[in-house]
Parts: sequence; C-alpha cells; structure tokens
Amino acid sequence: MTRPLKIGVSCYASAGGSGIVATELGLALAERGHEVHFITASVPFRVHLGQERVSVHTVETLDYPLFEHPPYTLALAVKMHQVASFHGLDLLHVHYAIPHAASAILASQMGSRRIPVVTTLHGTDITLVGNHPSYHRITRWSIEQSDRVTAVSDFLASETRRIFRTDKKIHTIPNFVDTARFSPRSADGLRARFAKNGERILLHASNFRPVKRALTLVDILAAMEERERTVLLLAGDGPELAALEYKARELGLGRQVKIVGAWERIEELLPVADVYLQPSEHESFGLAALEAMSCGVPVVVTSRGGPSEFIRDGENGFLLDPSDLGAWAARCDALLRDESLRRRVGLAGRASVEEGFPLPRVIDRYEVLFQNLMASKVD
Ligand code: GMT
Repeated sequence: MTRPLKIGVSCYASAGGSGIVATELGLALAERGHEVHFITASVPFRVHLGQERVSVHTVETLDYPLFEHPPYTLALAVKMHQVASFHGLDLLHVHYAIPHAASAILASQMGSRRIPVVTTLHGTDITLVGNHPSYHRITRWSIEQSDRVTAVSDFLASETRRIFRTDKKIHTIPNFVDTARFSPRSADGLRARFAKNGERILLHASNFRPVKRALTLVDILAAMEERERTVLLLAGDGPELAALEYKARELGLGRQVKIVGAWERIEELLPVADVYLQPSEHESFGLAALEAMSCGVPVVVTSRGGPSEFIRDGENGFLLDPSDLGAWAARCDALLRDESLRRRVGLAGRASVEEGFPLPRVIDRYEVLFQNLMASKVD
C-alpha cells in the first residue's frame, strides 16, 4: 500500500450480492489501513459498529406529504458531499449504478473540490434496471461521468458497452471469497437435521427474484428419478418463495422442499449440500455459486452470463441452459448417484477458487485501481 486512503462506500445495505461485495471489500480495505466510510440507507448487514477505521453514515430522507416517494437519491448525494468534505475523502466508491452512481456524480460536483468517483457495476443495475427507459439515460450518464468503472465480469462489461452504446473503459474485477471462512467442513450434525432419512441434499440460496428462476427448481426436482431420496433446501428470502412453496405442495413435493430462511452465516449451511443449484435467467457473475465452490460443493449453474468465466463445464462445476430442465434433472441424478464425481468436481471447484478468486488477490486489484486513480485523477 502506498498511502492510506479515505474512501466513501455506497451500496444496498441489505443482503444481496452487490452489498456483500461492497461490505467485504470495505472491511478488507479498512484492515489494510484505509479509512472506510459507508454511506448507506442503513447499517450494512455484515458491518459491526466499532470496527477500527470503519464508520457508517446513514442517509435520512424527509417524508413530506407532497412526495409520493421521498427522493433518496438527493439525500444520498447530500450525505456523500457532507461526509466527503467533513472527513476529507479521497474518493467515492459506489456499488450498483442505480441510484448510487448518479448521487455520487452530483455529490462530486457539489463541493469546491471535485471528488473522484469509482462505480462498480454488479449485474441487474445494467441488464434489468439500467436498461429500463426510465433509467437508461441517467445510468449511461453516470457511467460516463465516473472516473473509473469496474464490472464483475467481462460479460457484464461487454453488456454495458452494448446496452449503453458507450466505449467507456470498464475494468473487470471479479467477485471474491474469503476461502478460510468458506471452506470444506464436516456438516453431519446439520445434515441430519434436514435429511432425517439420509436423503441427498440439493441447495439453492438467493433473493428469490424472478431473474433467479427459482420456481424451476421444483420442476427440476419433479423430473428427477432420485426425487424421493432428495431434499431441496432453499436459503434466503424474496418475492417468489411463497409461490415456490405452493407449487412444491401442488406437485406432491412439499415434504422434500425445505425453506430455511436467510442464513446470516451461509458458510455454515453450504457444506451440507451434495449439489448447489443456480438456474438463473442470467448471472453477471454468480457469487453464491463461487461461495459454494469454495466450500467444496459441486455446482450446477446457468450458462447464461458470467459464470463461464470461472466454471469450466464438467471440470470444476457444470453449466446448463436454464430452460433445459430435463438436462438439470439428469445432471442432478447423475451427481447424486456418483460420490466420486461429486468429490472430483467439488475438489476442482475449491482449487479454482483458491487459485483465482481469494479475497486478498481481488482486494489488491481494487487497491491498485484506487492508487492509479489518485496518481492520475483522469481517465
Ligand atoms: O443476484 C442478485 O439478485 C443480487 C445482485 C445484487 O446486485 O445484489 O447480484 C448481482 O451482483 C452479484 C455481486 O457482484 C453477482 O455475483 C450476481 O451475479 C449479480 N446478479 C445478477 O446478475 C442476477
């Protein structure tokens, strides 16, 4: 590290891939001696107040009767500006373009000193929300105005250039995992709780939004020959979970589908799985799958989007088109019947995470990006 920086970080503070990346990155940077100021709607869920060099500034909005929706984007910009000037921030790092990047650009222009902005794109901020006519133009503007832009995969970087017709330089910095925390471990006690009759366990963890296609997990289970000897564990919470539970009951699979809620320490749950499934419509990266691989669990993941940047099909995991449900069922049957295949793929998955995506290596890349920005301040 050349010199410690003062960094303002904005993200969605509740559970979600972009919030996890932002928080873990901020905490790791603070460990390395930087001063990190989270500027968020609430305390990010993995931040424990009192950590050295970490502070949280929550954004207050005024709920005035004229407002149909309190303008959070403006209140965030003002808070960013205040924190930047009161604490002498060197830069603002915002995760998930909407609305954080636009607020940061406004904050950056509000003061007498222009503060540099780094925007990290995570996925649906580009592929779904940013693409919407109501947000397209401002997302493009925010990206172009940012001093540095990163994306979590080459796929997302190229989608961003295509969707926003921009040739802005976008640095790919992938997701990462703390491989000591997410590690293969015996989970026999927990396993017995979920699979009382020795069933095999399929696991899926997400926010159950439509892009995750979680309802198809029930179709996959229904199409499996091994379904009677299989339990499907669902971790997390979100809008499609109730429909999924209903569908499972309708198909006579209510006994096998177990909803375990939002586990704060998901690294303790992941090792119970024989196979981890992520049949999303697309994933810009697929952090949950990377975490499962780090725990030595074989993964079957959507082939659409960024997962092919860390999964080599048949070697350290499996990639399938999310619409080919028969192929998902057959792949699950094959894996659940073959312990040596699960072991081989699980070990290869763990090795590839250790090699390519350990937390310190990826934090280094953000640190280099920040230091280069400080040295040049121009793109
Ligand atoms: O996957 C989600 O729905 C959450 C979303 C988020 O922004 O919180 O995740 C996105 O960012 C993650 C972290 O960079 C990526 O690993 C996920 O692939 C990405 N989700 C999608 O692209 C659907």
